[in-house]
Amino acid sequence: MSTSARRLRVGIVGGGFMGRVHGRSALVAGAQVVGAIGSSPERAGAAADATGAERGFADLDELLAADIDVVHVCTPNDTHLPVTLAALEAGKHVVCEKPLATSVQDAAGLHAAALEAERVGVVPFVYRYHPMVRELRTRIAEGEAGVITSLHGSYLQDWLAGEDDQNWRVDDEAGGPSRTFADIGSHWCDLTEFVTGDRIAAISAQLRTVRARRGGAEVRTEDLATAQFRTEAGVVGTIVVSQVAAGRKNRLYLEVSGTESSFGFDQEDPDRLWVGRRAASQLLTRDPATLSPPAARVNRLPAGHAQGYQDAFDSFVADSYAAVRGDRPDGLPDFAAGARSARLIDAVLRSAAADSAWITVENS
Ligand code: SOE
Repeated sequence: MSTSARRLRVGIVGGGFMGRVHGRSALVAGAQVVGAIGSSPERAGAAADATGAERGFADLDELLAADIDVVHVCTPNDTHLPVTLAALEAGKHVVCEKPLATSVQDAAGLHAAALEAERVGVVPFVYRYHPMVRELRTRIAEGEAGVITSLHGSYLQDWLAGEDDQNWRVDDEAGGPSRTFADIGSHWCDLTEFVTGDRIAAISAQLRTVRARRGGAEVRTEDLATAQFRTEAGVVGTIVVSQVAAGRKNRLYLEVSGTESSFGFDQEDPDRLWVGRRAASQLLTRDPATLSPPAARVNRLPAGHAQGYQDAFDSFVADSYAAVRGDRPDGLPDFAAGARSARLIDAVLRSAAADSAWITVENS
């Protein structure tokens, strides 16, 4: 039976926090979560429990041999390349966690491989799926900002603030050469380019590792990054990203300043959008009665019923499965977005290594 007619069958690689989130969204989208694998055959049962899968599989070969349409890759970053390539070669569609790969070459290679295999490849830049983000994007496209003058904001977390806080992302082998910028700066840049339709053309960055040793081991990835940039349209901007900012949990904030209107979006308060004007600024709420059609398309609940991270993820996965069935949903972040993100991460690393020199971002 073709994928357009039958209930999609999916497999999940990885049973950590992200595997759990993907599993829930897959079930909400009506898929059958056929199986999951963990970091070892012994972890198969735990991975199945975490993701809501029907059963655990011992390893990737066994999972890929099963009758599944889509593979969700939710493992440490250094495994994204081999797991995704194997899944594409086995004819599966792939939802791969970000960063898509740990180098520009590998991310571009995965994008090319998905195109060649004629499979859907998507990356969960899920903040695109907050209705108020779509509202912001629509209003900018309609010219409500006037001339966009600057783009600024931050993405702050504190879960790695302690000197012994550990995670595989800290390790440059498992996580890749950039940690904080690749993990969360990537989201901020994707969101900014998504809502403005403009792209970062050049960037000057600095990195700082505050916790130079964790658990006795040397740390080679950054705890925080700051950058200034300019876009193809000539807009200037700044960003601060940190995983050592006490009190901030997952606070992505983006402000778009314009001559007619400015906009502020806070991922921890995603049902609201600040619209600033010289007179009569407004705090818009996610009320389906007033949302623009693109925002209403990703809305999930009636007014007054708070929506959040998992809802955005649910909408992303629903769109990903629609793409597998042959649709082309607007704003779906595909492997091109993953490869684009890898170029930005690479530019940040190169700039920081060259004493914050301006680096032109390769915009293919
Ligand atoms: C951890 O920093 C993390 O889970 C990221 O990997 C996600 O992409 C982000 O959405 C929340 O924080």
